[in-house]
Amino acid sequence: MRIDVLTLFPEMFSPVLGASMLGRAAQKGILEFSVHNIRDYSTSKHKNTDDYPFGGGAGMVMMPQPIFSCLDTIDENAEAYRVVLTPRGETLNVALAQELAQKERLLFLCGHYEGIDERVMGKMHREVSIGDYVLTGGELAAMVVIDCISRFIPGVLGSDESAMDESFSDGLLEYPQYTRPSEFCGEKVPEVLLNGNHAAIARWRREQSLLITLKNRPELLEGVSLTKADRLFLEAVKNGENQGK
Ligand code: 6GU
Repeated sequence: MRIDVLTLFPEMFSPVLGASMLGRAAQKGILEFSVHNIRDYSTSKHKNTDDYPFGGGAGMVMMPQPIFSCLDTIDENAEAYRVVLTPRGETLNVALAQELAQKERLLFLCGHYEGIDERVMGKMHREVSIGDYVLTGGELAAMVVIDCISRFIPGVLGSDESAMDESFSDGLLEYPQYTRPSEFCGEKVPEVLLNGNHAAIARWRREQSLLITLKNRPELLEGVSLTKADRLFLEAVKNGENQGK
C-alpha cells in the first residue's frame, strides 16, 4: 500500500514511520510512505500556507492553493483515497480502519490552525478524527490512523500475531496475560492458566474479558453478542456473587 501524507510538519513523521512494526513493513515493501511538506507547494513569495478567516474570528485558516497544488502534483490522476484529519471528522474505529486497510493507495491531509479552507474538503473522500478532544494538529492523528490500519494489512503483523484476537475485535476488551515466572514478588499466575485445560482457559479468559469490559467500558457490552453462559456470569457478577476481581 502506498501512503502519502500532506503536512506542515513532515519532521514529525520519520521517528514513527521508521520504527518498530511500521518501519519493518516499509523495509519489507508492504507499506510505502511518502511525506510531503505543504509549504513546498506555496506559490506566495514567503511560502505562506495560512491566512485570516473571511468573516473574522480567531486563528488562521489553511489556504487552498498550496494543498491543491500538492494534490495535483502527487495524486494527479486522483487515484488515492483521500482522508483529512480533523476534529470534526467521524471517529476512528475498527470498522473504519479495516475499510481503509483495503485501499491500494491512501492519502492523509493533516489539518492545522483553526481549520482548512472548505474548498479543500471537496477534494477529500473522508473526514476522520481520533476522538473527542482537540490536538494541536492532525499529525499525531494521522500517525494513529496509519498505525491502526497497518495491523489489518497482511504481512505487517508477524505470523503468530493477529489483529483478530485482541481488544475490540469481538467487541470485548482483552483478557489479562501472564508470562514466566509463575510466581513473582509473591503474586501467583492464576492456576487455570498452568494446568493445560484449554476449555477451562478459554472460559476463564472470556469471563475476564467480560469483567474488564464491565468495569472499564460497560457501554461496549450493549454491542456484543453474549452467550447464555456470558449472561449468567454477568448477572452473578452484578449480584455480587463473584469472582476474584
Ligand atoms: Cl484528526 N485533529 C486534531 N487537530 N485534533 C483531533 C483530531 C484530529 N482527532 C481528535 N482530536
